[in-house]
Amino acid sequence: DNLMSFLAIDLGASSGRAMLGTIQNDQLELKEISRFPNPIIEVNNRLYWDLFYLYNQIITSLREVKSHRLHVTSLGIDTWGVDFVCFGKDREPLRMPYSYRDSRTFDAPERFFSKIPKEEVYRKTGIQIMNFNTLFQLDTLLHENSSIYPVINKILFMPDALSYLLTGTAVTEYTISSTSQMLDAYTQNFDSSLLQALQLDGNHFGMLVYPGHKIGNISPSVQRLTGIQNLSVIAVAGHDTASAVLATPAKDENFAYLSSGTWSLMGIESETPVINDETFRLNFTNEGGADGSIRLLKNICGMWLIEQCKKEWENNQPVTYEDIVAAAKQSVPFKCFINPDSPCFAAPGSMTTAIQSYCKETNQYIPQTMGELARCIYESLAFRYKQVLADLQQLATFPIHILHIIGGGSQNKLLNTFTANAIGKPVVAGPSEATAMGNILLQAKAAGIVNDKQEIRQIVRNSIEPDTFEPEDTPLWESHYSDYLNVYRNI
Ligand code: LFR
Repeated sequence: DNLMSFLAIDLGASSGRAMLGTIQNDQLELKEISRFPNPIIEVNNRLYWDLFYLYNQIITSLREVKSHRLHVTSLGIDTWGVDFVCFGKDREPLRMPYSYRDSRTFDAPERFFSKIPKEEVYRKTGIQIMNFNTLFQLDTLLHENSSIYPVINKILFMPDALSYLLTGTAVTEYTISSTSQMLDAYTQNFDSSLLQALQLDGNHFGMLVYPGHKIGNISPSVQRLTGIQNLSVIAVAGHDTASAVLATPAKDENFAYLSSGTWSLMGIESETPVINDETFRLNFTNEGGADGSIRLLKNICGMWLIEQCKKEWENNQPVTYEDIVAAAKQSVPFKCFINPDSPCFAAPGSMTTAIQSYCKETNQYIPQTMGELARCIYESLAFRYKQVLADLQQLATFPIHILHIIGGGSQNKLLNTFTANAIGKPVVAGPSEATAMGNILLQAKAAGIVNDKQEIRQIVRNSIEPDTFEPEDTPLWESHYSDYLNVYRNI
């Protein structure tokens, strides 16, 4: 009777899923309850998320659980970072949340730094400067005299906002709030000078809680809608990347991770924040980890590049990721490169055109076919991983022996091979559902059936068979690295 099940709601910036996790004999078995797209919705040039659609996906998933007579002990929600929902005094959401891809924050950091200098913001928060961080999104609302700003009662980050809709209790969970660039990296509380600059105070947020905190039971309304009476909602590591990193099947400390989805998040774990001139210059972030450790990492534009191209290729005929990878494999290697993190790829009207223009402007071969474009993306990503890994090794106090690739992107064997070749170190790929696993295992910890990170990672190792990619052809990749670097330095 040592069998317990938990429901993970894992919402990425492109798609979401509900996964049922059952733990038995130190193994975690996953069952997919539902999977659905999470589209960005454009209205009058502004980009939004559909909060109620996401809420309804959770309700539908719970109904599904109920209809299969599955018993779940608790539910936990993780999502992409930085975005938030504002609620009024009447506890109702004040308009749909903006998506972080919205262009209105593109100039926001510079404007904010006239109030508090860039170095100071970084020294306090340790968070990499990205225009869409919550700090800059809120400052933009203030700056444009948004009609909702004066009537905001609570600002809840996406996972906390959805938990609020389910329970009626407002919390601010540590890992997701760390992405805001509003927390003091050392005290893990909101920094009062940053809040002041936004004309806000601590009361505008929920109670600060750490992963594992029980938020509450589902509300009477949710009970009626789902037919489920008793279901605890647990604050897991609300930031998807934090949940994923927790479920890395690492055996020791000598590893770097690459959480591969819409974004590629590459980093290492650290006991304490690493905030110095070097991390400032390299723009590395210190996000909160599920177990209180720090995720020292960097955002790299990841599968977003392929996802956006795929939409265009699908206009004529159905296209799968297998098709794309197969076409890339058949294309000529090392023809042209991009800097995946160039701002021109953040939210282009057409990704294929953006890549072609980039190659034209840098005097390179202009990729035409699906295979050429995909090859250019995959090779450029592999080189970008090599570049960031070298910076990480500079910052790390230990030698990095292997790279753990986790998340949906870890299923791409071609990219795993490219990456191992480029970095000259073994790549260990999997689990692809690391985020859902981390989410579930934190709920298991809250339920008292798992003790710590070591045990969590042992369970992950017991439950999956990761794929290892040994580096080959590294001298060949090395010989093309300078071509990539020249392009990278250009734009
Ligand atoms: C990945 C992720 C990244 C965050 C980005 C935007 O899904 O959470 O960690 O920087 O989305 O929120």
